[in-house]
Amino acid sequence: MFRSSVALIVLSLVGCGRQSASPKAPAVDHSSHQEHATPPDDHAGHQGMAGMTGMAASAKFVVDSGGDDLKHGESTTLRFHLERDGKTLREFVLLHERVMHFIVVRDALDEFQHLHPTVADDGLAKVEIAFPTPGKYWLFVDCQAKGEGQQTVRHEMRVAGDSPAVAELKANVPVVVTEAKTKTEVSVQRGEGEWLVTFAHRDLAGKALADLEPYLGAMGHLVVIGAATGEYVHAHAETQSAPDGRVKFAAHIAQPGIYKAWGQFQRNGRVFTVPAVLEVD
Ligand SMILES: [Cu+2]
Repeated sequence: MFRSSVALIVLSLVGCGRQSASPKAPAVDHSSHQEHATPPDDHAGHQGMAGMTGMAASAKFVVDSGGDDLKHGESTTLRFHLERDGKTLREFVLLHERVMHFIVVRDALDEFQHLHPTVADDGLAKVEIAFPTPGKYWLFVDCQAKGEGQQTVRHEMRVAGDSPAVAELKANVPVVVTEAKTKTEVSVQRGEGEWLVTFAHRDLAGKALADLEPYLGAMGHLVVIGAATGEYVHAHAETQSAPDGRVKFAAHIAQPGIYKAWGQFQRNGRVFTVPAVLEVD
């Protein structure tokens, strides 16, 4: 069901910025839509690569230890590094306050984790990770090695055992997702060459939230992954504040289909994740 060749092509593109949106818009979008988070020069640099197939192939993900005999429900220390042309990438520019953002999903898109590995001076990265259920997992590392553009490096891992059956994903937006302390209405709208995904947060009594806090340098982070294609998009909130509890993202989704989306936000020092399923055409 998953066409890995498509995903690999998609992931070899690195894109940035709204202006790059087009039918050939880059599918990997760890761009910032906030002015402060990515220096303008840097931003401009990515524009040049956007949409150019074959440019900016992502680095290679190499597992050093902790990747074998994975058992579900047990935590493992995964050690890995990123390599280009046989050389370990050692230095990374901070992106949204971290050297690496590490997204882990099961291929059925029913599991989602957003972790932050540490990276030593020699480029060796380390992350503590637990896989809740057996099955195939996709790992996505968003980073920017010094001297390179932002990139998403992808890797797959298998956790032994019978994968639990999961119902086929069906689009459910607009939808209200109730968390422990919030009710969030998720909606999606077609923009110009992009999809606008809005999360309107309220408290359980229905009052718009006025106390969202920045999470890793943005009012929200959005990860969107294609159910059939594995296409991966990471976008950041359009605005620096959200006094009315509404957080909007522009996601450059290249291929039609069903996508699982996870919005992440912070309130009272606690990060919460709001899932939804979108269909784009
Ligand atoms: Cu992150």
